[in-house]
Amino acid sequence: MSNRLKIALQKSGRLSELTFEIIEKCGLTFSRSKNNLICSAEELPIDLLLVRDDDIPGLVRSKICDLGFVGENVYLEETYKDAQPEAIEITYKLGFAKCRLCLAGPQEFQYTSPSQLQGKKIATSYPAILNAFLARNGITAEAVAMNGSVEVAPRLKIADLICDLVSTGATLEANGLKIIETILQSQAVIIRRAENLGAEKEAIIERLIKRIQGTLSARQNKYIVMHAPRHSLSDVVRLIPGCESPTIAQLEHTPDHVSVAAVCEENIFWETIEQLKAAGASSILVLPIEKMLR
Ligand code: PRT
Ligand code: ZN
Repeated sequence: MSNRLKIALQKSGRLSELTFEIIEKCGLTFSRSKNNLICSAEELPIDLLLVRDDDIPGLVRSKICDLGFVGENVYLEETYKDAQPEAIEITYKLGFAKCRLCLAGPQEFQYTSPSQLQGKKIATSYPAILNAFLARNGITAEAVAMNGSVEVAPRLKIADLICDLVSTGATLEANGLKIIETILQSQAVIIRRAENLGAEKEAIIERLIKRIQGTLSARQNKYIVMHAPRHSLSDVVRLIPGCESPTIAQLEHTPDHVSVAAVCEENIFWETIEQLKAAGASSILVLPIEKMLR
């Protein structure tokens, strides 16, 4: 059997653009055309399989792929249906494509407790997660499985309520619906087979995840450089957001000023730059960080 690591990714959709960007920032280049289902990296023994997101947990479970990048919601739905749910596990949470799986109903529905779901028809693309929620709450209700456009179900009298993914809530609002309960918080995750995949593959996975961590933390961090008068240095340093220990260096021709440089673990807004300027800082530069390894 090939020792190349096989990774299942969504071919096109909400996860694909950022997933490819992260993989490429990890130093992997793939020769890929739109219709290619499999592409190979030159730098590490890694192959990508480009598929629909719903197929990803199954490809990992059936050992065709070793890793998969998928929404936690899709992973959980497949896990609930699986006879051996412990065979796949989440190995890394990617922190993007965040959304919630929610129960929603008409604006006039007065909801106070899950008991009001008793006997209702609930349209959803996630019947297994919904049924698990209903069972946990001792409710008997009917999950009506739909593959898309779940939000129109109450209007078409297909169901009383829906259970669907929400990010901004605009789709619910446009359809006269409101959230009545959040069942699951979801984000993009990396899943893998729980069993040991052998020393070679495990080493590649470890390297890849370290690089992904570095890429993701670089995206969230900024590098800030500025000049500051010595007498206001402590005020300036206090204003730098999420910074542990800045580098202070002497300036060649202005002994009463220093150069301050720091990695900030959060975004730097205009307000902060204006406050730094007011505290005496000048020549303030905020730079993106490309890669970061701690
Ligand atoms: O074709 P394929 O099967 O691969 O993709 P897909 O169409 O099934 O999935 P896709 O690409 O739409 O979503 C992939 C993953 O993105 C999901 O499984 C979630 O993990 C995640 N995600 C994040 C979302 C959303 N945000 C989201 N808003 N998936 C779907 N939505 C829907 C939502 O249900 C609503 O209908 O987008 C619409 C807009 O949402 P609002 O609340 O912003 O109006
Ligand atoms: Zn899908």
